Parts: sequence; structure tokens; C-alpha cells
Amino acid sequence: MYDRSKTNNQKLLNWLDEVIALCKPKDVRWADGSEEEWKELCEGMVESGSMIRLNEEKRPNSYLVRSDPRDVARVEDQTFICSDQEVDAGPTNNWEDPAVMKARMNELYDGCMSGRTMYIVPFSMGPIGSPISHIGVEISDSPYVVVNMRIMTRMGSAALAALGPDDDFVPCMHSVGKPLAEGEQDVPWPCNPDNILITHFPTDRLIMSYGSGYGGNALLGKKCFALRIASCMARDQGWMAEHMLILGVEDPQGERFYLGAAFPSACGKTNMAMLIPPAEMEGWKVWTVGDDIAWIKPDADGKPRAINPEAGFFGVAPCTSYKTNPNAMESLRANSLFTNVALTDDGDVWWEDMTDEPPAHLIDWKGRDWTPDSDEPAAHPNARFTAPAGQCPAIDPAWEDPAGVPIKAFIFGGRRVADVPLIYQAKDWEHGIYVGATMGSATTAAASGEVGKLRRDPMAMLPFIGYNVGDYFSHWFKMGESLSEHPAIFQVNWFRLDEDGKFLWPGFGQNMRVLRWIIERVRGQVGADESAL
Ligand code: TSX
Ligand code: MN
Repeated sequence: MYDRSKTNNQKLLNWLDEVIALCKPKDVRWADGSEEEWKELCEGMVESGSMIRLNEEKRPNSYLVRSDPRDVARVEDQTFICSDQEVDAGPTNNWEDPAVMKARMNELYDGCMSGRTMYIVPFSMGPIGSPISHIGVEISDSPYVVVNMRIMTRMGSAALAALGPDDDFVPCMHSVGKPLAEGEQDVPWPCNPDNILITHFPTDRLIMSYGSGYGGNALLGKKCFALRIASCMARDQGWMAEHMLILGVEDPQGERFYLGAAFPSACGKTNMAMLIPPAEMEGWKVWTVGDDIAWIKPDADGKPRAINPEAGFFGVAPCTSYKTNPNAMESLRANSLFTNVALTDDGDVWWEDMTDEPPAHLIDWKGRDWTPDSDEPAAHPNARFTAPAGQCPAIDPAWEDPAGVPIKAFIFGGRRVADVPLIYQAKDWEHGIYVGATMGSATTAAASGEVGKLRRDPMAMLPFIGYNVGDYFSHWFKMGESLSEHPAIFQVNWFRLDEDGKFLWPGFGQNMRVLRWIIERVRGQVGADESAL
């Protein structure tokens, strides 16, 4: 049924035999990650009505997809950490007994791919062959997942070739949960929104996802593997998997200084990762290594080095513009996927605040006519672009260095209307852990629920720690003991308001002043007063 000669990894072959027998797909296909495969899958989805090819002049080699309106975001209430003991999932995760959950998932998976093609998607999180990288294999019945994984990870033949006969990998099982009966017409976005389950098995380092085709529910290399499962691997192996952007600051002398920064959602993390310094700070430059996840391992000397395990940006589209983030706009100018954005009359994409003036007419994310008088936004608030990181004009020359980049500082941020100043430094590693553990952010309209409420989000990892949050804090302390050099830790807040409710700080490029102060502090070039904080 499938070409077994592609790998000599027995664990992979055994798992494939098992899932094929269970899911009963119409076809099985290895994803090789080639250009031809990308074209074939995308054109196939155009023909079936799942994708729209964008204007080749305006947005070369790029496509628009509209999801089912019931499948538009990561689901957290249906996300489970199935550790052997309930206490090991801790108070911040849903837990179910692994045997019970596996039985439930296997029942859902039984025949779930009938009438569909099963894709075998080998991928590397991190540069192939890096000692900091890890390999996964995603099984999916969604061609949309395959083409997204080609941008977001090092996917295909090269990743498979790196998997030796006895090498371990993380099995990532995914189905949209919509089997097709003989002769049944498919829908543009198959899913099973009433039965979504996103499950993690830390003991087996296994992921099982069912019912959703969207984002972190379906692109299993990202939140499920690179954060939840990787955080368990990191705990056991003495490294860190963090929800952090990585950037390099170059000073006017040309010296490069790298830091990791953790922000909860709706704080402009991608904007920060791609910051362009203001004209008056001539000679300063920010280089982008990653915008979402950092894997940090001590090198042979015990110094922390970080990689971005991803190869692309899966960014929130609304509010991204040439004003707020020119480097993101350049990253998505071609070879990109767009999910739930609006379509312009000339076959390009648009979303809220992309331009000062909205176009006079659009097709909205639900496929309906839209004008500026419409009551609803043209793009879904959680609409996304999937863009290759290598296309970012500010991508760091060392972003694919297998050794990673040396990390000198961590920043914890949040959206705080009061109480937290623009910038302060923690006294030491242990105090820094306290600062990270007590992080919080004011909720925004995009995040839904009550607006302006303080939501606690330790290290911006609340939905991403794959084990007990108390053990996670312990692990930070243990890393303090094993590292020979400790990143300095800072807290920032771009969102403090004055008495009139106006932002006190201009933000964006001006944040470069804060980064400069951080560097000067780490180098011992500026003093600071100890405060009540
Ligand atoms: O991304 C943001 N950053 C980080 C940039 C490198 N945003 C957008 C957050 C929503 C995703 C910000 N918004 C930032 C910020 O530093 N600061 C603010 C608040 C702000 C908004 C508008 C203005 C100023 C501050 N406008 C004027 O001052 C004209
Ligand atoms: Mn994130």
C-alpha cells in the first residue's frame, strides 16, 4: 500500500503499518517536500475548491484558504496532557488516563481516512543535523497541512534521510475526522468541529490530534511538539523549550548580541522579532532568528545556545502592515499561504489595518461580498499568513547555524495598563524566575472574553507546558544550577496607560532604546538603582 523502501527505521515502519490499518485511507503518499509536490498539492486543492490561487503578479506562488467558520483557532478546552499520573499534568492542563485516551482516539481514528489520501510527512524541528534539532513524522489526511508543514518546518526527503534506522522521532497523528463515503462530494474545509481532541502522551512522546484542520491543532510540529512534548523532553534532558522569539541586536561597532523574549498573545511578538530601529539610532540593527519558539541547550561549556525550531512564520494577519511591520510584509510577498483573510478584486489579499483605507470591495473570509459599510470584519481576527522565514529581509545570517546562537538575556513582557514599568532588570536568575512566573497580560478583543482583565500567563507558557507547572518552575531553577553563564532577565511593558487612557510609550521602533539599555546593562556599561520592585 505504501513504499516501505523509503526508510529503514523500524519504529516508523511499525507505526505506519498500524495507522494505515486503523485509518483505512484510499491512498498513502510520502511527502518529499519538493517544489513539484507543492505545486501539485496546491493546484489539486484549487481544482477541488479548497484553495484560491492568488494573482501571480501581485502575490507569486501564493494561495488563499477559507476554513470552516467553526474551525478558526486552537482549542484549549479539548487539549489534553495524558501523563501516566494526573499530578504530572498539573493544575494548568486537562488530563486523561493515557490508556483511556488512546482507546478513545483509536475509536475516532477507525476508518477516519476512508476516501482520502494519507500523507506521511517527515520533518525536522530545527536545522537538519543540528544537535539541538529533533525529528518528527506527521501522518495527516489534509493536503493543506502538508503544504503548511513545508513552509513551517524542514519537511520531506532530507528530514527522512536524517532519520537513521535506530533514531527516535516524535509520531504526530492527525486527521480532520471527516471520512468520505463512496461517491460523496468533499467540502472545501473538511473537519469535525464537535469532536476535536488534541492529545499528548509525554511518556511515549506521542501526539494524537483529531477533528480540526487549523493552525496549532493540525500543524503538529509547532505547539504540540516544539512546546508541549519538547518541554517534557527538555525537562528530562536538561534543556529548555520556550515560547520565545529570538532576536540579535547589532550595535554600531558591528557586535551581535542575542536574546529571547516571551510575550503572551496580542503583544506584538512578531513585530518585536522584526523590529526596525528609528532613524536617529543610526548603526543599530535588529536581526530576526525566530518569532515564536526557542529551543535552548547548554553547549559543551555550559553556555546557553538557542535555535528557532521552525522554518516559517505562522503569524496573525490583521494589524500587520508596512507601518507596523515592513519585514513581515516583505516575508509574505510570495510563496505564502493565507488562511481566512479577505480577497481583493484583483486577486490579492487584504486584512484589517493592512492599509489606511480599506478597498471599496472585497470577498470576506466567509466568501461573501464585503464593503467598508459591512458590519463584520473582512478577515477573521485570527486570520493567518504562513510565510518562509528565509524571506524576511532581517533574517539573521546565523538563523540556521546548527550550533544555535548564544543567548545573553531573556525578556518577559505583557500588556499591563498599570503597575509594571517600561523596563526593569531582575536582580539574579532566581528573581528572574519569579518575574517570569508572575507574568500576566490584559486581555484584548482578539483573545475573546472579557476585555482588559488581567490574565496570568507564566513565561507566556500557560497553554504550552506539557507537564506540571510547579515542576516547570523547578526546572528553571535546575537550569540555573547547570548553566555556567546565566542570561540576564528583564521585564518590559509597552502598554502602560496615562490618566487619560493614552499609551505612555510610542512602542514599535522606539523599543530599540529599551534593547540598547538591556545590552548596556549586560555589558556593565550603565548603572541602575535598586528599587522597591
Ligand atoms: O507590536 C507592538 N509593539 C511591539 C513592536 C515592536 N504593538 C502592537 C500590539 C498589537 C499586536 C504595540 N502597540 C506596541 C509595541 O511596542 N505598542 C503599542 C501601543 C501603541 C499603539 C499605537 C501607538 C503607540 C503605542 N500610536 C502612536 O503613538 C501614534
Ligand atoms: Mn505563539
